[in-house]
Amino acid sequence: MAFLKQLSLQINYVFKSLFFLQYIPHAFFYSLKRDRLHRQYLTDSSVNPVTQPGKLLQAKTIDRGAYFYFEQAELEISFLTPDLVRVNWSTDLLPIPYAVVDRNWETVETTLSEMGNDWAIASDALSVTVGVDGSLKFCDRAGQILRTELPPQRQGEKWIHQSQLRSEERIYGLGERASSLNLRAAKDELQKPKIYQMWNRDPGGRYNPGTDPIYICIPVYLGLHDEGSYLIFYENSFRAELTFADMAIANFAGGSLRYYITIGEPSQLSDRYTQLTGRAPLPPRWALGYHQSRWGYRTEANVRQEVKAFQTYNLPLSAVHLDIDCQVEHRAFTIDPKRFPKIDSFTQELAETGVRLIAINNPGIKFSRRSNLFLEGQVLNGFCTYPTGELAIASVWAGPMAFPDFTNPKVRAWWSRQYAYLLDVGIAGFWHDMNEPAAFVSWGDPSLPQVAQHCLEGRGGDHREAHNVYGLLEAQAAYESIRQYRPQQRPFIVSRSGWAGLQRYAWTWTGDTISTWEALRQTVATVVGLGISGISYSGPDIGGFQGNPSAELYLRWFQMATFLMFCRTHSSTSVAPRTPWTYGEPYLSIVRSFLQLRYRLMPYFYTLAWETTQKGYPPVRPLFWGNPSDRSLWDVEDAFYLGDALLVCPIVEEGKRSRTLYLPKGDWYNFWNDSTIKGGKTIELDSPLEQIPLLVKAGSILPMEDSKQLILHLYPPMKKAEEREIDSSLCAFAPNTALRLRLMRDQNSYTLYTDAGDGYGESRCDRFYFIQHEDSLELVWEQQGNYGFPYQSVQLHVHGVSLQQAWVDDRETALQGQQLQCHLFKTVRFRCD
Ligand code: NBV
Repeated sequence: MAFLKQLSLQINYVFKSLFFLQYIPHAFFYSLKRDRLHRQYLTDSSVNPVTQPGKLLQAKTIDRGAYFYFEQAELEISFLTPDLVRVNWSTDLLPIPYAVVDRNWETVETTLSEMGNDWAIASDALSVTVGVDGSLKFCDRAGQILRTELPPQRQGEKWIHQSQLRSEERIYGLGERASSLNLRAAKDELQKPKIYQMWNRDPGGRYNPGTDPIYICIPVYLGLHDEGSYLIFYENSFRAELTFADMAIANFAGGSLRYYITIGEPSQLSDRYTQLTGRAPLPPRWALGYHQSRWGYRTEANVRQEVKAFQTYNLPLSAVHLDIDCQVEHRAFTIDPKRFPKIDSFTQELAETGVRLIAINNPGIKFSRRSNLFLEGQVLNGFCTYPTGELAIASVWAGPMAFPDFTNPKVRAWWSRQYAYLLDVGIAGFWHDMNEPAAFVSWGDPSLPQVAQHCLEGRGGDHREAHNVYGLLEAQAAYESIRQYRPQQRPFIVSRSGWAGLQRYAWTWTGDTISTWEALRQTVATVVGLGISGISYSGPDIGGFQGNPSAELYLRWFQMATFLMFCRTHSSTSVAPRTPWTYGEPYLSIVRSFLQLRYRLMPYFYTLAWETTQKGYPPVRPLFWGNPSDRSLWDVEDAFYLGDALLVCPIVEEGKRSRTLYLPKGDWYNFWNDSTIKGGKTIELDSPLEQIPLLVKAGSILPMEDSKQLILHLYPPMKKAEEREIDSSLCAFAPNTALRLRLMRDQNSYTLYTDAGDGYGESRCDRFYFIQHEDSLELVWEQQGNYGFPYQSVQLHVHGVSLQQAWVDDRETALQGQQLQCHLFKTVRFRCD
């Protein structure tokens, strides 16, 4: 049997490989042409002399900051908030604001002062010292130097920007990276500091840890050292290279040297960066459930059968993704009516069982006069061209393709209209693939030539500037389309490529990872790095895209992805079908229990999604998030926080049944058995096949749901005796509940967000506060918002202390062990041991 299965896989593989052969001739000639165009039109900046700003001559105050005149440059420093500055070195080419959102920043008071040959411009939170040679120093209120920059260098169109790194300094971000979480730690094959490329790239069907670049490059990074942390975002979409050795060196091929710097703790940095580039809107609640996908669901019957199996195996499911094999000859915006004959009733049938259909779309348009889309795009003058004016044509799945120029607003509007009929037939969301944009090549860069021409909002420019924003602008067009054509429902878009600001429109997945243990480990750093770069929603193909994971690898991958915002199994057409039941028992039952846990945790996930809309915090966070001064946490890249309450420790090695972790300071509960653990040290945690270590921070309230019941898991703080005395004395001095509440509310509180789960209607926030007394525990509930409380009952489940008696709004109520059943209340008091 196993032999036959193996044989059929081999045959399938050979068949699929033969299919790829058809693209070879075009890919070959396209690669030749691209190189020829580069030789003909690309100029080499390095033949130009390097210039620096020269001597600082004069400074003057301007609204929000100051202007500095150098011998050979001008510099504008503007404070958008007291802790966020925009630095703009004189340039002829201002960036098009694709990344930054238009907002009215409040006025900021600044003072300009002369200090010998230098000048300083400061708010009450941040000061920037401008050296006589154009070097810049960024200091916090206490005068700590957070970042020191050298004078920028210009060479032809190129910018070279350097800053000194402290020896202990760590660097995180740069969008989506298959690298170490601390980007500074990675080395190339020659053991030299790795050079990170800023050029979105399809690594071609598979990638390994270490591959660079991949699909989403964002010139944003967070620097963390002993004096504090800062974040820098370069508003420059040109091709660039960044390295982090003794210096951080950013080398941009063109564009302007305009960047933003903000200082503060990591959470403040995320808040500010997403104020600047926008925050992820609330997704529909179903999107936080489980998604099943495969390159290989060719027919309605295939999908129906898969969905049925989820029911049979009692596995929750929220969405199925249709890959390019649902299309007519792989063409954009098509679903083959022969193979999906009743798509509108089919989407309805699935929706009744709570399952949504997501359709893939690639940006290329079949280069053929028999394609209406091609003709329309041509009439619009809406495709990218070569400098000769001829259409830029490269092969992708449907053969030779023309590429819509999303930097043209008319093209975005035209593209937006194409989603309408798929929305009409009930497609719930869209999956944007190949939008780096990817092209089939025989060698070299698998994309459009750098000299391809773009509209760039009418100002004109080439692919060197437009490439990295291509996927972002496609996502914008799709998002606006869904908002317009289906205004009552929230958009759901997953985009493989993107740039700064992608979070405003789309989620992402980590692309074509190989199915190895190393790739599983890599996923954690990649997802956390994306979060630091503003992208709140991401997740991997569970089990990896390319390859056949062992049962154990699939399971461990699943257990980890249970706690990521995007949870989807997906795999390549050339590998064995992969579902939660593929590996039989005991794997199926374990996967089921994790899936069920994810769905029970839905109020927690959904509240994190809401928190992202308010503060821009990534739901999946690095371990240094709340303790940035603890150096031991700076390099942890195989564990993550999901929100503030949960610490997830995936198992990323074969056969491992326990693992170590440097646990952040504080007190923790083991989620699985309620045992308590002290942080601030390295610990060993059990991880039988059925579990991965999951820790709950003491003081947390973890909301779960079970049909119509809300279950609040209370994990009381483990206080030292002296602290408890302080608490009770606070209560004695302030017996009045309102005052007591004010004193306690910031300590252990949780806000639960609820609404209808989709649309733009009413919402509510339920705030819960713990108050801990000597021998009792009080839980206070404050309600806000007009959306009705959606649960029929509430269960309180107290961990860590033994309950003796309970009072709901002063009425004694029976306990069931550690649990209490109730409904809406103001205060619940527990007497505990
Ligand atoms: O559309 C096919 C695949 C898709 O399944 C995968 O998720 C994408 O990342 N797609 C890439 C194109 C082909 C890859 C070889």
